[in-house]
Amino acid sequence: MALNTEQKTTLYRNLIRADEFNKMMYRRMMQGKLIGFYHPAEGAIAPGVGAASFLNQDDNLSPHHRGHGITHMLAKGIDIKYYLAEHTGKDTGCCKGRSAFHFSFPDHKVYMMSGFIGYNFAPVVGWGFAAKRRNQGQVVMNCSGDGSYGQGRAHEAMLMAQNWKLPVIFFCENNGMSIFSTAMEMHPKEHISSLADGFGMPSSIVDGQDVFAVAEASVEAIDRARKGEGPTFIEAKTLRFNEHDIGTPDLSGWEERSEEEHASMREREPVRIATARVLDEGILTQSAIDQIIEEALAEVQGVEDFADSSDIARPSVEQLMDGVFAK
Ligand SMILES: Cc1ncc(C[n+]2csc(CCOP(=O)(O)OP(=O)(O)O)c2C)c(N)n1
Ligand SMILES: [Mg+2]
Repeated sequence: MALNTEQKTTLYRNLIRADEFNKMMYRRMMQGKLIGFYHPAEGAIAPGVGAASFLNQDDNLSPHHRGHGITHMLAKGIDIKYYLAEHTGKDTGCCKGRSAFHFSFPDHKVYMMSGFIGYNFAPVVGWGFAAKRRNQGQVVMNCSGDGSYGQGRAHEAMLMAQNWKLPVIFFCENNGMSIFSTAMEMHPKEHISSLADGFGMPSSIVDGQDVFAVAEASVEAIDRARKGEGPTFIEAKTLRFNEHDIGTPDLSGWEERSEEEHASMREREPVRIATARVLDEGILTQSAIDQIIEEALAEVQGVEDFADSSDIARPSVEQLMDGVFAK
């Protein structure tokens, strides 16, 4: 599905924002200004932006843990200051600073950002089922990594979604790695999307470094789902430039790739690819690009100022139970 100039500009802007926010998170983690740890998204910012930029406010989104969902959620329209305040353990965070990186933005229908791999497969089937019953064209975007597709519940979810023609998009961000294990070690076939064939589910493979290619495939799948034609599986082939996470003592600083591998991966950096494309197609001028970067940096600064000037969360024991369903 061809994208128009306005859509490409939106994608480019979101990609730059994702890049700057991810860099900010990395920097703050290294400065000791974040609680917990962070799964850097460098090299892998295009899948989330492409998958979520053209969802409606009313569509459900389950983000992938890389970047702690920042690329997906900013594209869905969340206010990032509440995301950073949460990661900084502040009262003003989206979960009052109590969640580290397990949180939701219910107003934006972004639910259950979690580090629990594969957590989302059962809920997305339920949301898809509810959406089908409501019959108002709502769709569910389920983003997860290659690692999660080894779980039984992923297969059950795909079976049910396809059987009931639910409006769920299984969006797989395949960076070829699950912490230290490669996708080749974990899956018998080269493409994770081949799983979809077994369920008779349509699938596609896209270059996950190309935000425009990701968005084209996503818009097509969203459209199918909205029309009641059922689920689609999208496999975005992407890369992980950094270690799995920073902040976990055994994982931080881990490095197995050679200089040459790093250099060739960086050729496939998503901002680099998108910038060449928007200039080449005459979608944006260099000065328009400079302005987008300037605005993104100002947004980052505003978000950091908000988090830094907020109070540290110091809930009482009674307050800790607020928002907990079972007491
Ligand atoms: C249920 C569960 N099992 C194991 C882990 C430990 N773990 C954290 S991230 C991860 C790998 C995830 O790989 P993938 O889904 O491909 O995402 P990526 O980190 O590569 O973006 C694992 C095994 C976990 N968090 N949850
Ligand atoms: Mg992976």
